[in-house]
Amino acid sequence: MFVSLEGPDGVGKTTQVALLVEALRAEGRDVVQCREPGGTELGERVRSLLLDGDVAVGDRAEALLFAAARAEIADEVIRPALAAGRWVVCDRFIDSSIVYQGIARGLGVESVRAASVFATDGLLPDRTIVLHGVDRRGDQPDRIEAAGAEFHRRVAEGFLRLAELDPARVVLVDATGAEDAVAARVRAAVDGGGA
Ligand code: T5A
Repeated sequence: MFVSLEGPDGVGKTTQVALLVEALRAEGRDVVQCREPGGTELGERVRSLLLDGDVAVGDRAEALLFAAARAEIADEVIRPALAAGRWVVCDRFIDSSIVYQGIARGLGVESVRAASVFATDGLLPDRTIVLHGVDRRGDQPDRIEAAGAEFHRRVAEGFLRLAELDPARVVLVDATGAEDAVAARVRAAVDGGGA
C-alpha cells in the first residue's frame, strides 16, 4: 500500500506522516517512511537546490527537477518496498507538482502530470490524504514558501480541487485541532473515510 500526504506549506504533513507511520507500525505493518523531494542522494541534493533562495530556478526547470527527484525515489525506494510487500508513507508526491507547478505556477495540470507520470513510469499512490484548513508556516521561509500570498492562495485552492480531479484516490482531511485528533482522521482516511 502506497500512501502520500499532501497539503500547503505548514499544514502539518510532516507531523502527521510520523504519527501515521507510528500507528501503522503499532498495527504490525512493515512501513517505509520517505519524503519528496528527497529520500535518495539525488533527491536530497535536488531538494537543497530547489529550496535555496539564492539559486535562480525557472518554472519549467523547477517542474523538471521535482520530476527528476521523483523518478529516483520511485526507482530506488518506493517500487522495491512495494514489491517486497511493505507499506510506503511519503510526505508529498505527484500531487504537489500538480498543485504547485501545474496550478500555482500556471504550467498546466496536464503537462505537469504527464512529466511526473513519465518520471515514475506511471507509479501513483493508492491513497492520497490532503490536509487543509491551517497554516503553521515558520518565520524562515525557503524559496517556495517565500513565493508570496497570491501564490499560496492558489496552492491552497489547488489542493482542494485535487479531490475533484481524482476522487477515488484523494481524501481531504481537516488539519485543525490537536495532533492526535488530526492523526485519528488521517488514519481513518487511509481506509477511505474523509473528514
Ligand atoms: N514542492 C514539493 C513543489 O513545489 N512541488 C513538488 O513536486 C514537491 C514534492 C517542500 C517544498 O517544495 C514544494 C512544496 C514545499 O514548498 P516541505 O518541507 O515538504 O518542502 O514542505 P513544507 O510544507 O514547507 O514542510 P513543513 O515541514 O514546513 O510543513 P508541514 O510538514 O506541513 O508541517 P509540520 O508538520 O512541519 O508542522 C508545522 C508546525 O506546526 C506544528 C509542528 O510542530 C510544526 O512546528 N504542528 C502543530 N501544532 C499544533 N497543532 C497541530 N495539530 C500541529 N501539527 C503540526
